[in-house]
Parts: sequence; structure tokens; C-alpha cells
Amino acid sequence: MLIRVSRGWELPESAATPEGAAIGRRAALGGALAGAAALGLAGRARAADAGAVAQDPAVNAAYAAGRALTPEDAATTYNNFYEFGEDKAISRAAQKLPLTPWAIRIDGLVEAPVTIGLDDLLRKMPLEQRVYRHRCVETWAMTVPWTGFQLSELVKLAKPLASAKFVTFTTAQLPKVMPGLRQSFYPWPYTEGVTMAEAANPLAFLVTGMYGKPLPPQDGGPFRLALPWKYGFKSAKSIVAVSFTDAEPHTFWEAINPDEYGFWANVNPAVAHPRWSQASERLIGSDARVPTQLYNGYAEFVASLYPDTTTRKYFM
Ligand SMILES: Nc1nc2c(c(=O)[nH]1)N[C@H]1C(S)=C(S)[C@@H](COP(=O)(O)O)O[C@H]1N2
Ligand SMILES: [Mo]
Repeated sequence: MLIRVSRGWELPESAATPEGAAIGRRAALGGALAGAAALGLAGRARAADAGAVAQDPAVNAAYAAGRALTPEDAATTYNNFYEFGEDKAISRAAQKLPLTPWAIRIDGLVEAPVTIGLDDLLRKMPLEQRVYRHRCVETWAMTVPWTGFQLSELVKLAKPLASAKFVTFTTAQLPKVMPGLRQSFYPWPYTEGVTMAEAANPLAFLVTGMYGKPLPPQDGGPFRLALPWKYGFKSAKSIVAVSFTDAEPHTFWEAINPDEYGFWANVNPAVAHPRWSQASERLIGSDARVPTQLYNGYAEFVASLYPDTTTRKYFM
């Protein structure tokens, strides 16, 4: 069952997909708009219902991405979301995911397990916008303005016990709208995890919007992770549960292929994927190829989490 080749997720970017090429052409037309100017989104397209929290708070300048924004239409139509299918063109299928109401279960090694509605949660959280680089293990990359709050704020709210060592995130499982769940060889539900130290790092971000608007389903709406120093598969989408454990979680991709998709998955140009180089990446939208940076360019924020860069497991 695991001897599957040439699935989308297994393709290096050198095997560019037709979808990728089409997006590249289309986005080139709007490419001149990319950049900080595209962030002038204030007031545009707020959440439809009056009670919802606006997704266009101030941009946090501490996290300058150092490159142009990916055009919104490219970032929202070139996706990995296996619950909806194995190729990049799942954005239409994902519109069937009902985003409201949405509740998140917080449990495991916490003072008191709780289920909280997303709207209630957002009213308690200090929302901000951050422009983050986003790097898929397949070697494509984007630059996205996310709205959300630090994962550390959720940890504070959850009140984990001293025995908690890891945080696990679980994606919604809705077979009626997620055809991918019928692929029973995948270890559904999609789970991901980080250590408590990683969860406490200010860079770890929980996302509820992008481009100043509510997060669309194809990008993990209404609630996803952004761990920009790690390969994209660590950033679980459409999260319904956050659990605190003392044992390292056995995550989705790790269960599929532990030699290629490990628990740590920190970006490192010098550590190749077993089947392709990680030295460079292709920017979705412009098709430019640029060098990969250690920790995806976030070393100043996260290098202290890892004792050294010669331990291979941190980069797999
Ligand atoms: N639940 C879930 N989360 C997921 C995935 C997925 O298939 N299912 N794919 C991951 C991968 S491989 C990447 S690169 C990013 C893609 O996020 P994007 O489509 O918003 O760019 O989501 C990650 N989170
Ligand atoms: Mo990915």
C-alpha cells in the first residue's frame, strides 16, 4: 500500500504540474500588484455575518517576508489538502466544507478539557496580520498575509499540565464533503504536532484569515496552523482538536512514510529529501526559482530550539 509513486505530494517541482504552469501564467498578469501594496486590504470584504471578527487587523512589521506577496488567486487555487483530493486543484471541491459553526476541542493533559466555538475563541485572542513565507516539502513556496494569533496564546488559555510535552492538532473529518477520506490507505484523520517549546515560540501562528479576509476552506478555513520554519505539511488545516500529550505524536505523514516526512521537518537547503534536492524553491505565481533558506529564513527566531544543524532528524 505504501509503494505508491508519482502521487502529487511525492513529486518534486522539477516535475511541474499542468496546474502549476497555468497558475504561473495567470498570476504573471497580476504579478505587478504583488508586494506590500497588496496589503492595503483594510475594510475590504469583511466576514459576512455582523458578529464575526474582522480579519484585517494591523500587520505585524516584525515578520517582514523580504519578498513579494503571492497573488491571492494563486495562493487560493494551488493547494495541498488531501481530504479533498491528491492534486493541487481542490479549491472548488473544498467550498463544500461548512465553516460555521466551528468548534475546537482542547483536551489531553490540561487543567480542564473544553470545547470552544471559534467565534468565542477569536474574541479572546489578540488578532494580527503576519506576512509569512510558506514552503512545501515538494519545493514550491508562497508568501502569504495570514490573520491570526500566536499559538502560545492558545496554550495559555488551555492551561496545560506540567507533564504536557507535545501539542497535537487534528483536522476535521467530514466524509460527506471530503472525498479524499475514502482513500482508506491514508491514516485519517490528518494530525500534526509540535513540542511545547515550539508551541511557545512566537513564530508559531494559528490562522483564521488570509489577504485580510476569512480563511477560505481550501487553505484550511476556518482555523489552521502556520509554522513557517517547517515544511508545509506540519501546518495542519481545518483544525477541530488541540490535544496536549506527554508522548511524541505519530503524525499523518510520518505514519505514511517516516523516512521522508518526519516529526521535525525543519526547512534546510543542505538536507535533501530522499528523492529530491531541497536547495531551491519555486515561487508560486511568478515561477521564479530562489535559494532555500535554513529554517525558511527564520533562523533568528527558531535556531535556539534545535541544538545543532548537523542532526539530520531535525530536517526530515
Ligand atoms: N488537513 C490537512 N492539512 C494540510 C494538508 C492536508 O493535506 N490536509 N496539506 C499540508 C501541506 S503538504 C501543505 S504544503 C499545506 C498547504 O497549504 P496551502 O494549500 O494553504 O498552501 O497544508 C498542509 N496542511
Ligand atoms: Mo506540502
